[in-house]
Amino acid sequence: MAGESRKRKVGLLYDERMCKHDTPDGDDHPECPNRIKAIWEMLQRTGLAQRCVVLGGSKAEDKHLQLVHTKEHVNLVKSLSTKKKDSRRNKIASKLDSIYLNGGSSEAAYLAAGSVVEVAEKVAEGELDCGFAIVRPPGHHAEADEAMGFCLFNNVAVAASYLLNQRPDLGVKKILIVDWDVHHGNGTQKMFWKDPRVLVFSVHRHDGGSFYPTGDDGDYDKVGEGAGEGFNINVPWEQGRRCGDEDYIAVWDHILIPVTKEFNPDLIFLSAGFDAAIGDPRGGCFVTPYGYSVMLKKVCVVFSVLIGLAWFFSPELLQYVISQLMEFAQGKIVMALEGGYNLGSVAKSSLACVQVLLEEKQIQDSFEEYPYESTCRVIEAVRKRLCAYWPSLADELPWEAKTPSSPRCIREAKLTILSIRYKKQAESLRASLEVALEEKAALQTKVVELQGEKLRLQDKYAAEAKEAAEQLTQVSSELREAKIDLDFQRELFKKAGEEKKLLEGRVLKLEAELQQEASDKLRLRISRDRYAAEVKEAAEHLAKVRSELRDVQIDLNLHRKLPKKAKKVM
Ligand code: Q9C
Ligand code: ZN
Repeated sequence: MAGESRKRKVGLLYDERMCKHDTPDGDDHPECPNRIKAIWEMLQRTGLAQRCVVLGGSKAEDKHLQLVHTKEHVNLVKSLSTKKKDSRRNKIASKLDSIYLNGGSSEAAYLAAGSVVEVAEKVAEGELDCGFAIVRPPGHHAEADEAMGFCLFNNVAVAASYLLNQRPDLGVKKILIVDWDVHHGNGTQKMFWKDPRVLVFSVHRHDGGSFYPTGDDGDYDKVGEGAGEGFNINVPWEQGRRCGDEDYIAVWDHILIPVTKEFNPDLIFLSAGFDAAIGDPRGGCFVTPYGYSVMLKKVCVVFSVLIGLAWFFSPELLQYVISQLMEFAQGKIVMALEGGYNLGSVAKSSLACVQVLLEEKQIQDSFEEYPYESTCRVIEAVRKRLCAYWPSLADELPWEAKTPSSPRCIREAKLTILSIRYKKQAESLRASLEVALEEKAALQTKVVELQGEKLRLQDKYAAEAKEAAEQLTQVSSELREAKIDLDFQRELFKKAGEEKKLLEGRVLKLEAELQQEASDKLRLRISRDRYAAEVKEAAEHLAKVRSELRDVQIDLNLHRKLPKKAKKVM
């Protein structure tokens, strides 16, 4: 519906595993794991992450990495995880320019590249309107066959090449890469040097070729070659210039935006380093979070020349056209983190950008000051060098871009305030350093004292320990003896029990025997008595029988005598 714009689907990719890439010995390094943590925490704390589609990382495929890197380079990075020895990795790293490696480097590098591919694919498919891949290690310095400048794989180049060469079905035929990292994107430049499908734009400190990566690759006369001639644009800041919002916006207004209108890309990658941010320890520039949000907004909004026409009619119409363009899956933007070494600046700048992606920020594009004169010179030189390829650059510059000057009082004031703040910080640091040093000295004497005490105590404890050990042996031998005693007594007790049982058995047996004997005796007495009676009776009977016998004998004798007598008589 007109006016009522659909809610933008903004992808946010964060994966903790990319924190595993770190210095091998835990030494401090500006390209540290906390960079992406700080961004992620800021986006969560402010509730912005909750309004986005949050994605986890995924590892790049070798064949996709090989779209822009040599096989050898891919294999080298892959082998880092299997070469378990730190010394081996340190040796490899020492041969490279500004590279450290540890056991987590390989996985993180694969994740960083794969994650940009993942977000780019989703944006190209229309599943997301735009997205921000919060990745590390960064990528834009990595060349086809070489890691350098804290970069292992060229994450953005891999993703751009993937869309163009592997996914023609998604209809992405022209890609713009905007690189606002404070360093020149040398790797990206080389990878698409002859490729007219990819317009590479980089604005960076050049300092006459003395700023990293040194040399003249980043100069404005490097415009590409062959079919790619005119499709490489460098905006090199001059020596010692502390560029800020106004300088960057002037470059946007007079170079990047007109060229983008002409090129009319299907998708835009943003190599979003935040080391040109105010407060960055290496960049020395002055871009504010607001400046970044304006730069991003301008890039988002410029997908069609229609906008220019609408602007001609009315600002309201412009707003309407913008919302419509956003609505119809235009403004396909894929942001990928590159450098940026002040955690606070990086987090705040990222926050401002995500607010723009979510369309939750009003942008007025008004600045307090004008660009540096040197900025205007650079802009004119770039326009002159490239106007043959991009006719809109041949137009006369508006007067305010040609006559910048005016005192840079606010910028200078900011600088002064910043330097005063730093001086104060340094002073307070020095003061606390002195206190700390005193404390250190005191602590050192204390340490010496404690060491003496420690030695004394060690002796004392050693003697005590010896004594205790002796006591222990004694106690244990006593214990052993006691145990033997106990065993003996237990044995005795057992034997006594057995004997008791034996005796009890014997007693029972004896009792039984006695009882038997008693009863036998009783039986005997009874039978003896009866016997005696019988004997007596028998004796009596015998006596009777005997007397009877005698009588009989007498009778017999008598009888015997009778016949004789009778005979005699007869
Ligand atoms: N003397 C990115 O911002 N500086 N890389 C090395 C050697 C390297 C920066 C200084 C700076 C690399 C992604
Ligand atoms: Zn950088």
